Amino acid sequence: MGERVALITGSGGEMGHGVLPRLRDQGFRIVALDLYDLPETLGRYCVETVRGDIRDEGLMGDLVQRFAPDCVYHLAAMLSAHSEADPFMAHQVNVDATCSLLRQCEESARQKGRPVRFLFPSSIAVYGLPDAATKVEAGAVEESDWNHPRGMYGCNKLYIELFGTFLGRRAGKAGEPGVDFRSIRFPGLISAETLPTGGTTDYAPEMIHAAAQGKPYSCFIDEHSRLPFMTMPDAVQALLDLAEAPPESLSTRVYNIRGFSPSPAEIRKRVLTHFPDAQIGFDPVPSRQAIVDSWPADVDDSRARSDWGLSPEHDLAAAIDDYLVPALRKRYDGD
Ligand code: NAD
Ligand code: AKB
Repeated sequence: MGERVALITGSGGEMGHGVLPRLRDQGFRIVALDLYDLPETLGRYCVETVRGDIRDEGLMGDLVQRFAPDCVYHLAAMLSAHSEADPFMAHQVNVDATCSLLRQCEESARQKGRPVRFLFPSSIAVYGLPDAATKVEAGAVEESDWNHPRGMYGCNKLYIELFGTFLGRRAGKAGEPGVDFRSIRFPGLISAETLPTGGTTDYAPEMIHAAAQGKPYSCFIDEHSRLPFMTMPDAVQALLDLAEAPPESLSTRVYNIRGFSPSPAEIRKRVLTHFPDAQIGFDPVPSRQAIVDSWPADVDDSRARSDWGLSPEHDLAAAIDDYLVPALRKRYDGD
């Protein structure tokens, strides 16, 4: 068997920075697409880099036909804050373009006679709790709980979870090769390499990066509001582990995962142990707080642990002490 081919959309984003080198290490030939030119540091892992829009059906169809990918990591998306600001555009990017890519992958699978593994990063945004009190009471939610998203981004992600799962099940029933759909509901992700844009959980990485640069930071979320988080290396490992899991080990096609579940005050406290002069204040923005109040304080990840061995390395202390602070000191101070 020759080298496997992976098509990665949104390859220049935060997750792409972690996924590309790891897939190349696994021997994949990588075809990468993003709205923006890929930095050379990532381009060198690829056999082809394309600057383009996933909404361009002709372009995407041509890539799928030419490269017949064995797997697709569909990372391109508009994240929550941007999606709430422009829900029609969010629907085009997060739903219409994704459905079209799923159809093209299904056609390719049938032509080649082998399934296309489709990795879809979903989000804790698919949950919709009615208010902050219910959120505290609910604690760690299971995959099937509270699937009533209040924001457009969550609606988009939930629909694709359902549609992708449907396509996979339909192919299985027909005994035909199709889309082998697999999805993770990621919590907020924190990377030392990149800073996020357009998300709701951005306050955590922004706070830590600001402290490392000696810049003051005002958190747009109440200091006691809890959300699940994870480091980017743990998130990338989880995605690669799910991608390689044998189909018979999967009891569902959509998995919760998490690393730790801190409040902003707890993140601040840990950051201050390394940067005691950091100026971190709180000035909650009601529209953003409303989104956080509707997302769960924590998620139950037991299915991912038992089905494919989820085992994140970092809790909050390890994330900050062992991963973020050393990398950020190097990045900002050249230590
Ligand atoms: P990101 O915003 O850093 O990266 C997304 C990339 O997609 C960007 O490089 C962007 O240029 C590209 N993109 C956006 N619209 C596009 C379009 N129309 N055509 C082509 N490319 C387009 O986000 P990320 O953190 O790398 O997220 C990757 C995936 O993980 C997304 O689907 C996101 O919803 C999901 N996710 C991320 C987080 C997180 O905290 N980062 C949490 C949960 C889920
Ligand atoms: C966002 O806040 O939009 C993302 C996510 C949790 O999906 N970080």
